[in-house]
Amino acid sequence: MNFHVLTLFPEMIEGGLNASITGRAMEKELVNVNAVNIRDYAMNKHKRVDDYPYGGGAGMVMQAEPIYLAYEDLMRKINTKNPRVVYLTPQGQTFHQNMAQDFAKENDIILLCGHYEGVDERVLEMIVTDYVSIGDYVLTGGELPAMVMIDAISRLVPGVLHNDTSAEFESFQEDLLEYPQYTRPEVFMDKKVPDVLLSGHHANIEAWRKEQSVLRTKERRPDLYERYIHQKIT
Ligand code: 6GU
Repeated sequence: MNFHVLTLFPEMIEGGLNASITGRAMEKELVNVNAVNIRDYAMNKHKRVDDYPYGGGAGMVMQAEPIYLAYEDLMRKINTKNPRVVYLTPQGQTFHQNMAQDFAKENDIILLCGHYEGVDERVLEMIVTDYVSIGDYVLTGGELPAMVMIDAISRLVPGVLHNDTSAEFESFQEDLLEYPQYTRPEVFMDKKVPDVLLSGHHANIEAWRKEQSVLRTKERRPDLYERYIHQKIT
């Protein structure tokens, strides 16, 4: 699975994903992250990539040309004919686990990171297939959202997680949050691990965990709980 990130800050993308599970996925070549510097496609001698907005207003707008040239060069290099091209923007659809699962089926994904006050609309109309936000707050650029997407999608790629089942029974799969986890020691500052987990009775453990998931979802995410209850009765 190849992620191609069009960005003005390639070092941010390269540095942000090298650790832990995503780093190991890249080492094992299950996942490849290709950060493309849009500035390398600025054809003017000052390597300028932004300019003032037509009509006036605050801030600068990223120009269409360097983004289009970077995209065109990338399309020459990859095998996928019609790859999904994601523009990271607070105006997009909110990223969700179901969306991550859908993207995990792709071979090449192009992620376009905006900065400043935005990107010239014309190049977006020409190349973008998906507009994605990671939530209702404003960030300075699309790099962190791109990394969020890469992390969430990568862990669904077979072989990235230790066992293939760990991505199956987890938060949001069934509109339920995960049950609480415990490890050694059995007693920590007078707080004991729940007895059932030490019982060795697998059916009881499974039932307890399900119950904890439901209780926790009702308490912490009443919105998800409503959906869970509804989908159970329908
Ligand atoms: Cl995708 N981009 C920016 N700049 N801010 C955001 C976002 C994306 N998602 C939430 N806030």
